[in-house]
Parts: sequence; structure tokens; C-alpha cells
Amino acid sequence: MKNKLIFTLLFGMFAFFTSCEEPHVQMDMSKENLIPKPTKLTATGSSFELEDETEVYVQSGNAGAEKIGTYLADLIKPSTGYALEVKKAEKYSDKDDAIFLLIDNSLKSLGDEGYKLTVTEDNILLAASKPEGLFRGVQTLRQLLPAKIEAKEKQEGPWLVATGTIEDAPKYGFRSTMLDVSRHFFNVDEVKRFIDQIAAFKMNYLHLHLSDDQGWRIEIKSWPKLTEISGKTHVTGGKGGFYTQEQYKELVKYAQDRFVTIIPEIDMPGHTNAALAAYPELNPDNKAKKPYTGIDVGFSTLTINKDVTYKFIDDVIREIAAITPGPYIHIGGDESHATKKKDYIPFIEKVQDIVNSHGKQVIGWADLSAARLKPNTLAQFWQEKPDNALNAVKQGAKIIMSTASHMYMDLKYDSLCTLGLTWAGYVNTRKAYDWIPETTFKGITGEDIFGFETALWTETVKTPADIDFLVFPRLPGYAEIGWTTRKRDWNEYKTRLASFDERFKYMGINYYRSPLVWEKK
Ligand code: TNX
Repeated sequence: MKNKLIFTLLFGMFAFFTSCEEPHVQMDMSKENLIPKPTKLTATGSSFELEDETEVYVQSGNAGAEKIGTYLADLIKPSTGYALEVKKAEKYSDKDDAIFLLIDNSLKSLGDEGYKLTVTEDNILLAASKPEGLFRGVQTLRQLLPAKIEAKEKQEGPWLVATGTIEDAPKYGFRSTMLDVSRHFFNVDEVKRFIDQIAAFKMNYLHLHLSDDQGWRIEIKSWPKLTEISGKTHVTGGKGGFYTQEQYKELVKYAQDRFVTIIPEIDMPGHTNAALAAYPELNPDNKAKKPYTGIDVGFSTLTINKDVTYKFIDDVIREIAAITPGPYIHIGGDESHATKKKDYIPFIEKVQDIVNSHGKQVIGWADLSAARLKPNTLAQFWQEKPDNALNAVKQGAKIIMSTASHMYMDLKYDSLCTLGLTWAGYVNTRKAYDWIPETTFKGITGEDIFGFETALWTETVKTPADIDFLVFPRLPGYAEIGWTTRKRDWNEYKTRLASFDERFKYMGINYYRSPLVWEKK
């Protein structure tokens, strides 16, 4: 009898110690602050804990998935101190303490960027039909982890992820950011940092404004003086700079690894003082211009009626096309006030042919629509008045929405803002988010919109800290406009955005503490 009692007691204790793990912390995935907001989310009320023995399993035989596994492990290493092992798996299993990144063809209906994320108490399954989808899903997982996951130094856990399922895919396949590296030059590391920031919000294109009056930023081997002379200046004199073709390729690759496609822009026939300063023969009067370091626009033009201009453009486009895997080359075309209209039209038509002949599709500022657009030319709508964009739509062209009054991040937030311009008014954090692009401009509907691009011109932007200040917190809003199919509401968004202050801090982002989002401290 006594023996039986002791046995029962011992057995009970054994059962208690073996079965009774710590209970899982209850968490509600639907309360997590995600930007952009995912399409479908079902919370299951518990949590998964990332620990040092957690393993990452990637789809075996898929190089893309493998790279993303390593990207994820690298991302969480500094703050957790965990060196997560990346292993290969053929398929999902119910293994504990595992994060699976798997290719699943049954998710094709979600498109290339769509993904399904399932978090249980035991493990995490991120599945997509393409590596690109896995990459976007990793950004969601990143936001489901505590903000301090972004820290560069080791932090204390626990590293909990709320359980549930997310099924997500973007509304628009073109969600872009433009960085003007001509007015002020930003070096390779600075651009890489920018790529990381935009990729964290699922943006998928980076448009680099590589030439303007103030500087030429890309090595062209057949026209070396472009960078020898015009790579050395920027606004207010500065020391300028340029990318060698090798450096540009490095940026392209860095962006590609984050599923961001680079769109190079060579602005023409206006905004060309840098080229005109390097080569006299490109000037209507055959005289080289002086370098320009002011911020006026609309005073320069390539000569239109000489063969050398088209030889120049053909060489430039050929060299850039050869190192640009993305489908687009941007030819600018804006504010060519120094070019006669009768010259502008044939010029744009010829340049479209040149770009197409090098296997690339043209993007141009909507001013381009004064000319006959090629069927696949995309027109970028930036001016306050929609006339040019409407003209492009009439020609059957698709529109990239970049309307200055909502989408220019170089415009001041408000009158107190020390950086930025004001020509199209202020763009505060609410104005940037709280509008419906598909109905704001009469004559331009959702059908006409190809995608979105928010732009950062850099006349007043000198340092990465300046970039951060103007880009954050506006960029997450643009990312959400382009991504989410859910109804958007400023008040609801504002609370989500407010929670990102800690995350921005850990990311080292010098964000603007908008009074519309955050109370004064
Ligand atoms: C207009 S937008 C420009 C740029 C300026 C910008 C400043 C566009 C196509 N042209 O040259 O940098 O305004 O906001």
C-alpha cells in the first residue's frame, strides 16, 4: 500500500516535470502593428518563442529560398545573439522550434510576391510560390517580433511571435521609391542603407535619378568626361561623386537580393547641364557650360538637331542597359523649358526608339505625353495639374502615380520643418497617407494606374540623417497605399504607425516625430 502511494507520487512528479513546459504566453496576432497591413489575418491567441536552438529550414534545391534563410538568420543575429542554423528541408514537418521557408506552388494564386505565414506554438511556416514572396513574408515576420529585434547590439529576450495565419499579396506590383543622387550625391553604402529601409516596407523598385544639371553620377566608358568633370559637383559646390559601373552593379545586386529592381534615370533633353559642361558638342552653341550648383530648373537642353546627341544617348543607354537587369530605363523628359516644343516631340520619339532598341521599356515624367508614346511607355504623373497624365492616358499609357502634392518626400511636412521645399505645398504625414489615388484625379482611375512611386529630390538633403528625416514616417504610408487591398483609415493607421517609433530607433532611423502621430514627450 505504502509502496503504491510512493509510486503514485513519484510517477505524478515525473509526469509533472516532463509534461509541464512553461505555458505559452497569450498573444493576439490581430493586435500586432503591421505596415503594410496584410490582406488576411487570423489570430489564434498564443505565441511561438524564438530561442537559440531554433532552426531555419529552407526549401532544398531552391537557391533563392536558401539565400533568404541566411538573410533572416543574419537579420536576427545581432539583437538575439543567436546564430540560427540554416538547414534544408524537402517539406514541412511538425518539428518544434523550427522556422520553415518553403516554396509552395499551390500558392500561385497569390502572385510572385504573395505569401502565407502560419505561426503555431511549436513552429513557423512561411510559404510562397516564389522566393520573392518569402522575402516579403520575412518582412512581416520581422514586424511580428519585438521592436528590439532591429537592435545592432544584443538584447534580452523573450523573442515571442503571436500565433495565427497571414495570407497576403500586394494590390499593385509596382511600388517604388526615387532617390535623387544628382543634386546631392549619396555613396554606395548610403544607397544600400536606403535599399534596406525601403525593402523593410515591401517596396520593390528603386529609381535612381542619376543625372541632372548639378551632377552626372554613373560612369559611361565611352564618354569619360561625364564623370571626370560632372561627377565632381553637387548643390552648393560640395564634392559630388559618382558610381563606377562596378559599383552600380554592386548596388543592382544588393537590391536584387532584397527583391528590389533598380530603375536608372538619365534625364533629358532638359536637366542636362552636367552633360553640357563635360562635352561642348552637346550644346546648341558648341560651347561647354559652366558647372551648375544652384537649384533652379528648366534652363538647360541638349542640342536636338545634331547626330552627335543621338550617338551620345545611344552610347549612354547601351552601357547602362547592359548593367541593368530590370526592364525599365527612365528618360526624364520633365521641365524641358529650354527646348522648343517642335524639337521636344521628335526628340522624345527618337529616344523611346533608342531605349527600346536596347531591350528596355521607357518610363518618363508625364511631360513626355506631348510626344507620341510607344505602347509600353509608362508616364509618371508628378505635376499638380493632371493635364500631362491625362494626355498619356488618352494615348493608352499606364500611369505611375507620383503626384507631388501627396507623394513628394522632399516637400516640407509643415511650416516648422527645416528641410525640404514647398512649391507644391506641405505634405504632412496624414496628407501623405489619407487619400485615395484611384479617385483623386478626374479621368485617372484604378485601371490607368500601373503603380506608385514616392520621390525624394535632394536639393536640401545632404546626409543620410536628412534622408531619414524626410522619408520617415511618410514612406510606410506610401508602402501601404501600394500594397494593401484592405480599406484604409487614417485613425487606425496612425496607431499602428505610432508603435513604430521604437522600431525606427533600433533601426537607427532619424525619423521625424510628427505631432500628428506622436504626442509631445
Ligand atoms: C520638380 S518632379 C522636378 C525636380 C525637382 C523637384 C523638387 C520633376 C519631374 N522635376 O527637378 O527636384 O520638382 O521638388
